Amino acid sequence: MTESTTPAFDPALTGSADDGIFAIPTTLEDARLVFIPVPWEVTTSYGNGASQGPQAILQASPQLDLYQRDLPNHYEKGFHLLPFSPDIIHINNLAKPLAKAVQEELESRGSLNARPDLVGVRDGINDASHQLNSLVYEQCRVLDEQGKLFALIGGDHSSPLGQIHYLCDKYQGDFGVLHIDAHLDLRDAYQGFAFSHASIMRNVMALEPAPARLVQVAIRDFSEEECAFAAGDARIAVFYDEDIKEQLYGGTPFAALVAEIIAALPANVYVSFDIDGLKPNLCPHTGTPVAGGLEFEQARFLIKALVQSGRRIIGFDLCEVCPNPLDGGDEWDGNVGARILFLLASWMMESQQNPG
Ligand SMILES: [Mn+2]
Repeated sequence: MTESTTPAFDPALTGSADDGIFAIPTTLEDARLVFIPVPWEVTTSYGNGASQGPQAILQASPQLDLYQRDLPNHYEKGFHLLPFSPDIIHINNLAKPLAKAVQEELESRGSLNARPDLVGVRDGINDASHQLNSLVYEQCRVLDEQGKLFALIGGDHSSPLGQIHYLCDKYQGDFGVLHIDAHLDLRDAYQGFAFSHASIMRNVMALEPAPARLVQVAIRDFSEEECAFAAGDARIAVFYDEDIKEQLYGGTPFAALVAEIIAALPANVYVSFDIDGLKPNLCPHTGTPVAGGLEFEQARFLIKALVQSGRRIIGFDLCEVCPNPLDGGDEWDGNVGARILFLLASWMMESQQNPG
């Protein structure tokens, strides 16, 4: 027995976040599935706090009972959260206030013409985002070489580009992205930032190779240009929230809608889960909440059906979870985030037996 071997774990006992995420004391060495925390929110535009998401989820995570009736106890094979990267924290803290200056100038004047100095700042922000993407890509490569499964906890929704890029290279684009979000995130740069949270899926689909399919669900806040972009790209299928709801209210079973969503996806699936895809009462402090959206149970039903269809989850991210900035004792956003994380992690493990 080596020093790093995971100690005995009794899931019936409530541990603390100091023991590990979900209070599971699995070491990196023993873990099958490793979570990469990305405390990043350089380009957030409306509300702040997404960089606190990984910490909020970690802190609330011991509250969960880990037993699930319809799943084996996959966490026993080991879930492990990596330590927070000092490099990511450092770059985020340097770049965030600089980005704010650019955003404010663009909001008040519509361009940077009066402030040529800010053009360089904006380019610096793009460089910082590029650096983040490289750090995440490299982290994924290392974990993959170690034979680990991995998933990412953002951060704003720009956080996972490096991970998706890595998987695109690994699978030569032979997978689909199931994107659950209130937003299309198809903007061609946003506020001058090439790697904005609002551009993540535009950037993903511009990768070479890119994922074969992008299937977007719970979408209800978008620009005309984004909508047209999605309609003009045969790789993209959008299940707008209003269409889902109108069909539900008209009597279509949710299971039939889910079957349609899943049918649009190939055998290998990456799940990109923006917490604001859920109803705002489940993520009250997220940066850009939008009325409408999925219930927790609908998201659960969708993920379970995806895996039961025989598809394999090759990776996922969970982004935009933000704690209450005014009350550190309010764990609700982190609590729901931890449940979504556990759900995705458990079904990803379950899906490994599928052919992919
Ligand atoms: Mn969103």
